[in-house]
Amino acid sequence: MSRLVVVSNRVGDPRKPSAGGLAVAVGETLASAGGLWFGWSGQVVDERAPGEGELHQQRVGRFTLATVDLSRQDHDSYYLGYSNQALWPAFHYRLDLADFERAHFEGYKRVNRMFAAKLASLLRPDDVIWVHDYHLIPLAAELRMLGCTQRIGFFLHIPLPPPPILAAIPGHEGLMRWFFAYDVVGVQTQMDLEHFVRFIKDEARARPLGGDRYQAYERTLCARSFPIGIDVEEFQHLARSREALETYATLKEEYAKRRLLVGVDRLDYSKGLPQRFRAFRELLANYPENRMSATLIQIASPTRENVHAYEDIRHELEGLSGEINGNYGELDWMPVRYIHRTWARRRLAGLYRNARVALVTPLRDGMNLVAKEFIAVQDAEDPGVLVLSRFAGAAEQLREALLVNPYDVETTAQVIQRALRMPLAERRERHAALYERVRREDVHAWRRAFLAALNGEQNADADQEAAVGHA
Ligand code: ADQ
Repeated sequence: MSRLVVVSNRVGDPRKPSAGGLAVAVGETLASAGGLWFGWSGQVVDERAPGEGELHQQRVGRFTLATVDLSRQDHDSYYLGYSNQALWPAFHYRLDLADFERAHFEGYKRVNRMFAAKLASLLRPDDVIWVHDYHLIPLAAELRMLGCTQRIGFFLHIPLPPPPILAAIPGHEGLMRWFFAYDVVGVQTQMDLEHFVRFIKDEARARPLGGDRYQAYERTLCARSFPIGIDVEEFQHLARSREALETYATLKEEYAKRRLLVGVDRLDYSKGLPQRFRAFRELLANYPENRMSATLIQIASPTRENVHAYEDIRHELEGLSGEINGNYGELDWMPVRYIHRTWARRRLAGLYRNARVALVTPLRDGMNLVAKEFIAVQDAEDPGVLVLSRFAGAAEQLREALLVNPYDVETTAQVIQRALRMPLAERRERHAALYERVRREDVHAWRRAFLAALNGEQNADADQEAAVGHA
């Protein structure tokens, strides 16, 4: 069997309980079959020259973690600059926030070249390489230039916007060439896939070969959607931990007479937090029965990637929560609990289980795993209700949630009211359908599907279509 090589900007130790997401997803395969995980060490070295980085290798059980430090200049241009101030906003449909500074773009290419050189020295001829996310789009092209012929796949965790938005990115032609250095390009949703296919057909004149295969620049790639899931058992296990049970018990006692709504996000403009607070304000204004009762706990963990946009949103949220609490709060009831800190995933599990309603209302999101985590730990006999933005990738799968347009604050408030008043039978029915899907389409199914595609195992449908296409 081929060795799996995973490449992501940040690497994690899958043995740690806080690992979460990707670490859990790839950790299982790496831990059982062995392999290599390569990425940035998280260290920034001030005295190092741009384009240079020291390689560290560490054995973790059966696999190897290989990491590289970044110079200050590389970190600022590749990571803070091009990745987080150009690609992140543009791919979240926010060209207004994107900064396409040339020097950042150069840093992005430089670091990808350096990563490719370090990684190439560790590769074996029959390795299978799985590259993650927008920080590393040029990596395969750089590896190919060094003569690497291994199968390389790419998975994009964030949304892929429609062609007119992609076309506004300076140098987008180069972006297309970079994609075609991969054998498989995976995105989160069918909609993202449609955008990608339209873009490569129009801009790169890609030729459909039938099924999900396309040809351009003398290369063939397979493009498909692979909606990421969670590790349901792992998260349910966390929900039974001491910390989760303590959080659950404390909240249950404190909010015995209230109805809890929760929001859990990284503090980022894509997550729609001000709109969510305004919808909650509308709820209290338009449905007075919720006063002295409905309480929104919003955990917004700090992110440092987008300093200015992040500062703005932080001030806006502080202002809104202060205003709502000032106007509606009583001595013994605070409508908004806004917590600007990272919570351990164990405590989150206890919080989700207490909530009557989860508000997952991003303006745009690749998938959103909070929605799935919430569903996974509900009490099936008395489950909470998921209010989900139609602009989260998760909305393609989680159709039984109450879907909202987060820009429409008034209607969102109406839907929240509906969620709070939903009869038990309907809550159970919706939860059962959602739970079934979150369970079936979990992170292991995601990983298996991607690796099958990367190993060239075609799915039956694609083969069928390909045969028809060539007839
Ligand atoms: P993120 O934008 O980080 O990820 P999301 O999927 O919502 O978003 O969360 C990932 C993990 O972070 C979840 O396990 C969640 O519990 C945790 N998390 C979020 N907020 C937290 C908080 N305040 N405190 C503690 N933990 C928190 C990107 C894309 C998403 C996509 C994922 C996976 O932006 O759209 O779903 O990758 O592909």
